Amino acid sequence: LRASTETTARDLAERALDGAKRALARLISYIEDGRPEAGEILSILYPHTGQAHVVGITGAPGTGKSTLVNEICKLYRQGVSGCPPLTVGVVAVDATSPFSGGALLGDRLRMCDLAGDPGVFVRSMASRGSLGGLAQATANVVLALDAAGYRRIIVETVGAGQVEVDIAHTAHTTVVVEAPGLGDEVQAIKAGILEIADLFAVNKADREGADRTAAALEMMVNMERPARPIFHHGTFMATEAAGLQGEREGSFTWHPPVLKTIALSGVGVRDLVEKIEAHRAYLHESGEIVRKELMRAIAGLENILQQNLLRRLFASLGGEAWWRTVERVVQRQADPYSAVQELLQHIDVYKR
Ligand SMILES: Nc1nc2c(ncn2[C@@H]2O[C@H](COP(=O)(O)OP(=O)(O)OP(=O)(O)O)[C@@H](O)[C@H]2O)c(=O)[nH]1
Ligand SMILES: [Mg+2]
Repeated sequence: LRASTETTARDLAERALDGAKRALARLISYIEDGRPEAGEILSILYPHTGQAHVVGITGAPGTGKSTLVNEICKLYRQGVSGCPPLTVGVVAVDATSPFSGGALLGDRLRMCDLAGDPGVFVRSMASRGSLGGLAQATANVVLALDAAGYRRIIVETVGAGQVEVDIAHTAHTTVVVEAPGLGDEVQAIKAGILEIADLFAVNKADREGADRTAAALEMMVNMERPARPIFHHGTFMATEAAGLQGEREGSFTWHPPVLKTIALSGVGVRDLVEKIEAHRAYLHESGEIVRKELMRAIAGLENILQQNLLRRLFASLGGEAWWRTVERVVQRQADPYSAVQELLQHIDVYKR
């Protein structure tokens, strides 16, 4: 029975491209699980990508990110700041807990008023395997949603670690969510997440201390990070692709705005969405989008290259030789650098 009903990767990808949500959901599972079909699926999908604007929403646990995402979705579905209603894909990434069933279920419940909307697709992802793997899997899921035609893709990540920074590199616009009462120190300072923030949302503005948090962030944005360096396009890019007008080159800067929101009642969220759209317009008008796309492509290629080279090395090396090398390094018979030079001799770069 299984063989006769088994759908090929191509069927699945084509149905997802046609907008079938169940096909898309299955396809994403294939990608998440790293099934052998994943490569073929991604090859089919890739030519259909490049239309979506990817928004990262990151911040400490419990700051109200999911509630905010829910409200942002609703506004996109209604149409905001001169945009017609847009389809939205949501990816909730939980890198913090390997046992996140409960938290993810909570996310699903909170986002349930969007579940019946055919123009919204919500997906939760839990940490499996290595962290680099999670960022890559998330990038692939974003790619699938992009190919399936979702015009805005929101990626929610919890925390402020390396995973968030990695995932932010796959987003076009990153919103860092803060909340009052997390201690006087703003979370972003410690985490070094400041560099990746295009926008700050001080959520729970109905609570005491929101003004103080907003003021602290404003000060930080103004003092420690003046206007972001302007992107001067290099030799590699086509100016038409960036929508860049030569004479206006160099006249664009982006200063991360700090906005207060009350996600629970939707206060300030329209302004937030309008700022996200303003950032999107800025990226395209300044040509910065080209650099972003370049960085995304490089990150993806490097990651896949690394995985492939390692897999090939181990395949041609065999476990025994590997452990002999490890043993020699432990015994100080070889230093790690020379050992790697020897190991590299085993990679046959031409073989599949
Ligand atoms: N007072 C107040 N509470 C809020 C606001 N926004 C969200 N909350 C509440 O804060 C709690 C956490 O909200 P979530 O949206 O789950 O926060 P989160 O950042 O997604 O949480 P994690 O994904 O677990 O990190 C919930 O009880 C929300 O109802 C707000 O603007 N004001
Ligand atoms: Mg959440």
